[in-house]
Amino acid sequence: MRIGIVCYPTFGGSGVLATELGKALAEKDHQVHFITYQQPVRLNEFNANIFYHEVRVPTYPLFDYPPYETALASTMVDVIINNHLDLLHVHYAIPHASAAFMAKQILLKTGKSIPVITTLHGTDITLVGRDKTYAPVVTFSINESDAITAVSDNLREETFKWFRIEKDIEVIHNFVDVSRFRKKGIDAFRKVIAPNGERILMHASNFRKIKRIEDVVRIFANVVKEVPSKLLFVGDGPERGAAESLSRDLGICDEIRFVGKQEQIEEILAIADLFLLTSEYESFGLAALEAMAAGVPVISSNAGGLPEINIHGETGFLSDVGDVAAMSKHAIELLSDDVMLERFKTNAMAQSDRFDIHHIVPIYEKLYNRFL
Ligand code: GMT
Repeated sequence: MRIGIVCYPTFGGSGVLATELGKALAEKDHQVHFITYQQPVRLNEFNANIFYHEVRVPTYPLFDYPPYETALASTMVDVIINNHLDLLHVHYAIPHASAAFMAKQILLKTGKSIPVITTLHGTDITLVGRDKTYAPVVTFSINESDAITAVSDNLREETFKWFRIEKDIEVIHNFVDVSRFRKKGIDAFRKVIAPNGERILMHASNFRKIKRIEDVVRIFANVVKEVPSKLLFVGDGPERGAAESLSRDLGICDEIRFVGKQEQIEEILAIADLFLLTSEYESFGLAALEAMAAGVPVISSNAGGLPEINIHGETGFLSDVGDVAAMSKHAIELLSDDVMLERFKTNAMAQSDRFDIHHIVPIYEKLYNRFL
């Protein structure tokens, strides 16, 4: 099959998932064409079946806002025609689904029909998409997609709740390549971070408000009083400053490291003991699944799709959003008990196996085949 994949190329979960899907499809001998404005961060290896088409948005003095969606739709048309694509799979509705609709209409005029599959990822529905600035276009373009998928049962429900959707939405859970995350931690690396054998806690995200990273700092402040430990913040984003100044106020900044955006997340997870995800909402929580694949239990909020992956009392613990006290209690309990921690690590790995790439990618292929 010749498949076009449209996504955000950044560290966000939807871009990561789309890139991993493209790479897996290429391994299975499909030809995959990424269409986006920048090389996706996880597209870091050569594969003869992978092509990358950059969307260029020329600037012009008249434009305060360069028209990305128009450039994207035009690039889609060009790539589909010149590479004889069979299908277009767009990740994150805004503006990919509406650009795909436009491309599809243009191609219909030339006698070519291209099926469009839209995968909804989260904030395209629950935060940004719901905003009335975007909602009519989002609703229309989702309904015009030939197939719609959502990354969790929760996101499917949320979509039906907030939009007038006239078609079914299929749930295809996010996945992880577990083999990539089954790494032994590098001792020297662990020693640099935790020289006295402290426990290592970790959070990874794009540090947006929705992630509530100040809760992560507060939980850690409680944990470090009871259990010698260090906290690693992986990623970057708008809330970093607030988290840093809170850690200074709480007198724990020497125990915390902000390591920035990292491509080799599996190397860091390999030395972590506990992953914290305190989000206000997560449609799925791919970062938590990657942690579990690396054998790292998860302390998370119970928002959105998180209960679909993190099993309370088995792979980690779930608490209400903002319940720092409960999350701290669970973290301390787990980190103070070697036997319990080991059991949770094993459970986390077993749970991640259910979402292994080898189970999920064939579901996408089956979906594609319906349209060919
Ligand atoms: O919130 C992010 O980290 C980015 C965002 C995205 O679309 O890039 O993530 C959403 O999609 C991920 C992949 O499907 C999900 O794992 C995240 O839970 C979801 N984020 C939210 O719903 C807030």
